[in-house]
Order: sequence, then structure tokens, then C-alpha cells
Amino acid sequence: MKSTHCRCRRTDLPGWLRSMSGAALMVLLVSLVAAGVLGFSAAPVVAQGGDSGPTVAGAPGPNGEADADDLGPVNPRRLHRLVVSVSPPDTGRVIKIPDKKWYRHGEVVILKAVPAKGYLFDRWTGAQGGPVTRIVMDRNRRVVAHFVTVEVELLLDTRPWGLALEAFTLSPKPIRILPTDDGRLHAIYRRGTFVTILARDVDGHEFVRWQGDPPMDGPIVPEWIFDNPLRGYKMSRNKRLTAVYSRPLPVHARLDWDWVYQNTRVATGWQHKCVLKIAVPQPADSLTNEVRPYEVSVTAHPASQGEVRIEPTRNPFVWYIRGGKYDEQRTGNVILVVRVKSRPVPALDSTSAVLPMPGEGATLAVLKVRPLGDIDGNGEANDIDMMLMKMHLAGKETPGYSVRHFDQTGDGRVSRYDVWMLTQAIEGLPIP
Ligand SMILES: [Ca+2]
Ligand SMILES: [Ca+2]
Repeated sequence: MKSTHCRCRRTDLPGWLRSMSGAALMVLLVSLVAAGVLGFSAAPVVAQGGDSGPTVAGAPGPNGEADADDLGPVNPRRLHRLVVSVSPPDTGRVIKIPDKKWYRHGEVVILKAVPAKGYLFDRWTGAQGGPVTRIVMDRNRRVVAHFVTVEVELLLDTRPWGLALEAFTLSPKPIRILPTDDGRLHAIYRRGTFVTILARDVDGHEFVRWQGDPPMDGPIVPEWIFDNPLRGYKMSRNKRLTAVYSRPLPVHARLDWDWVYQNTRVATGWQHKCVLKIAVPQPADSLTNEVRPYEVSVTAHPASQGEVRIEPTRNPFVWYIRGGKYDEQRTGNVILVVRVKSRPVPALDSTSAVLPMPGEGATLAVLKVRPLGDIDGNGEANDIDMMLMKMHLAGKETPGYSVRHFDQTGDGRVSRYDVWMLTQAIEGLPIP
């Protein structure tokens, strides 16, 4: 339904109308509307089913699928529509108390989400709280009740593939285990169950770590969970988890320095860096690390506070860790995750083939990113740092501090320019 708006200006009106006073004009307009002359459509009148509230003088929305804002125009009597639905379809229903088409402004409506068999209430959109909640009708509202299945699947697998049907012990026992045609274990649990999963060693394969969905709905990365058994694995949804088996490879990593300054674009380039050296044990029939077919990766763990630039070199066992950008990136501890994995090597011939140390492993290294000028490492550049700098330049003893602490430019020496940079840093002024 389309309402008709009078866009006429008084100057467009005939002379006899233009000459009328405002009040007289209004009286005339009202009479014309009443007589249906000006073409205003009469609004539908919606019965209120025993409610003593006013009748509706606005247009209802086009259909139930529109956005809440489209449910109908704001009507002069301040009545609102409430459209409820469920998602996915046919997984339950929503009861409105009271159940009406139109609600008075400010009226409270109780909503009850009733799941169908095999489903549980999950959450609302357009409302808050549990399966029974209330909303205040201060505007047109659309509310969706989301339901989820009671049963969820824990899909367990192994790497290398093929051990899953022998490897796992589950506690509590699943509701049932689905027949498998893919070599994986399909265990069915009631949603919300906390499961303890043990991955047993099978045929000389040793458990290394987990891979897949995290135990809880938080940020813990399962690649770095080595716990076995894995306890408290929450079946909040369908989940997949793989037990990675291998001969674990001991990995060692060492940084030449446990902190690094941030870098500026011009004054330091990217000169503030630490060197990360990685090593794995040599098998008796040794190849050197350089030719051994290892895959090495270094990443910053998501829990890191500071930001760094991680840079590989031509040697896969040597990496540069550079401080982030001055004044732009975060400072604080950075956890470096070092992963080393041997790759299968094609045998040159059956008698002379030398295999790499098989397996894979990981280790952590931690360094701190300091703001430029933070000589004493307390987290900021301030007068104490300047005092230390002046003592160093005056040739006084500053035990525990080296050129590396004072060298803001990263050029290996301490000069007046380093003092200027420190001054800028303390004043909070930009350093190019
Ligand atoms: Ca400081
Ligand atoms: Ca310098």
C-alpha cells in the first residue's frame, strides 16, 4: 500500500485557495480528506483481540521475512510488530506471551524457545538470555531462536593415516560409534560432554601431538597441545581431532640475544634483530644440516604480546627475528614456535641411500620487543634511560649494559645520533 503525499506548494494552488488563511485551509483539507476527495487511502483497522489498546493506523510490513526496520512504517500510535522464527527451519518453535500481531510501545513479551525432538536451544538473535526470555517492544523486532542437534560427532583420525581404529581410548564412552568406511573413528556424544581422549602408541608409532579443533571454544592452538591423554575436550559442536604420530625429533633453538628494539623506517632500517639458530641431532650416518631435507618453520605464537618480523635466511636452520616498526607495532614478549619436520628423501640407489633423522618436533624460543630508547627494558623510554646513556657516554661504569643497549641506530656504535634518537623517543616525537 502506498500513501499519497501532498507535495503542492501554496504558489501552485489556485488564487482562491492561496488567499485563504492557514487555519481555514486546514479545515478545508480535513473536510476533503474525510470526504475521500484528496485520495488518501483509509488505513486498515486491526482488531486487538481483547486488548484495550488503540487500533492501528499504520501499514503492516510487506511480509515476515523483511528486516525489522521494514516490518512496517513507524505508525503514529507507536505500535510495533514482533516477528519470530527459528533456525535452521523445523528444529523447534517460539511461543510469544502474549501472542499478538501488534504490541504497544514498551510492552513486555515473554519468549519461549521450544526445541523439536533431538534438538537443544542454542541462542537468540534479536534477544538475549536463555530459552525463556523477555523483550521490550520499543520498536519493530525480529527474533530468531537458534537450535542445535543434541548429538554431535567426534571424528578421530591419525597421521600417518590408518591407526585410528586401534589407537583411541575414550572416556566417557560415546553414545554410539558409527560404522566406518574411511578408517576413522566416528564417536557420537551428547553436546556439551567433556571427553578424555587417550592416543595409544601403535606398532612402534609414538604419539607426538594433536591437530584439529581446539578443546574449548578459546584460542588454544591444538598443534601445540602435547597432552596425552587429552582431558576436558568439550563437545560443543561436531569436532575433528587428529593424533599425529611420529618418531619425535628433538629440536633445539637458541637466540643470540633475548630482546630486540623496534626499528624505524630510516634511522635504523631493519638493523635491530636477533639471530635464531636451530639444531636437530645428527644420525650416526650423518648428513649435515644444510643438505638434510628438513622443513623448518618459525612463527609467532598468537599469544605473543609484541610484534616481530620473522625472516628466513638461505640456511633453513638460521633465522633473523627483527623488531617491529617503532611507534606502530606492539612491544612485549614474543613466543617463537620452531617446527622441524623431516621429509622423505628418494633413495639414490638401494645400497647407498642415507635417510634423514625421521620424525618431527618443535620447540619454543622467547624474546622481548622493546620500544626504541628503552635501555633498561622497563617498557618505556624515559629519563632513567637518558641517565644511563649519559653515564655510558661519560665513560662511567654501567654494569649489565653493553653497546647493544645504547645503540639506538643498530649500527654497532654509540654516537650523538643515538642520543638524539633517545631524546626524540622520550619526548614522544617521531623518528624517521
Ligand atoms: Ca626504560
Ligand atoms: Ca648507533
